[in-house]
Amino acid sequence: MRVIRTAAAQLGPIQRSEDRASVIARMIALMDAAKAEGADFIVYPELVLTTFFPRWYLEDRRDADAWFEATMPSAASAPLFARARTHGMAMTFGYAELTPEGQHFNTSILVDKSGAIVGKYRKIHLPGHVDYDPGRTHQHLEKRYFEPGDLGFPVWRALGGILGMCICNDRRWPETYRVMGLQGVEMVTLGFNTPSVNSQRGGEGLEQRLFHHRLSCQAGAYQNATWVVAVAKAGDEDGHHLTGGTLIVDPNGFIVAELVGEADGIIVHSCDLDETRFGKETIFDFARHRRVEHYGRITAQTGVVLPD
Ligand code: CDV
Repeated sequence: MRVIRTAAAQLGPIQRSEDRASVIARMIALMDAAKAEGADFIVYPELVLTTFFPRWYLEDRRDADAWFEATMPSAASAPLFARARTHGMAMTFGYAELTPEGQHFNTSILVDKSGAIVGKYRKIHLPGHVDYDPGRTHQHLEKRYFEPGDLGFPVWRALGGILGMCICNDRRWPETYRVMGLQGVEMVTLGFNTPSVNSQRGGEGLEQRLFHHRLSCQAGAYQNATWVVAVAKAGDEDGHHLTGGTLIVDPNGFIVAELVGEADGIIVHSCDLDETRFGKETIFDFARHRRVEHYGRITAQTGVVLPD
């Protein structure tokens, strides 16, 4: 057995007025709770240090830099790193990254038990739009504030296994998991901020959103024989509601733990990476069964090409 005792640490809403010190204190409280349940790895949501700011349109996009981190650990997050070291706890969390070259990414890092950053992923599938859109019930300006990630979908040898990361909308794309699956990934972690109503179709509400969320995570896990740990930032942020749905999916596609509610909280599960073996060696033994000669379109074209 190769067990990672994993805590999925959901954050309830973070209002625009809440400062980073307060958020970090909440994250530390969740880490302490995870430690009390014997966890050695804690997974936090996407853009966890602030409110989900892409809902706010700022005419001068440079004003959004207040929501970005120019260094990591930052002064505000240093206490979280310190507590993780004290507990001997590995962690992953998402934040808005401003690089020394002035690039902006929606980023997630993997931190080992010594507090060292051993992995970085930058969100590739950015949903939403660039400019203010009066036709939507709420804005989703990720394409305004971030560039698409430039690091691909790497995996890392960590915690005795092979770990990968993606972020929120990435979980809806089978390519995300498959690129990591082709590197033998055994656990994919992801954080998300999912508005509970579709801004362009009001009839698509919470239940449908949770259905698609679970469907995506379960399919990705099953089809690549990997654990998937998906963690929400949930609840009502300044009048904008985000779904919960923090969950852990086993390599057979079954949800083995799901958090109830939209407040700060954890679920903990002992994820045995050896459970990935059966799927990887049988129905999803890629080396034996994949037929790449027929997959060219996947990378050769982006949009749909209709038949004549
Ligand atoms: N933060 C996100 O990427 N949210 C998207 C919404 C816009 C659909 C998601 O896929 O959950």
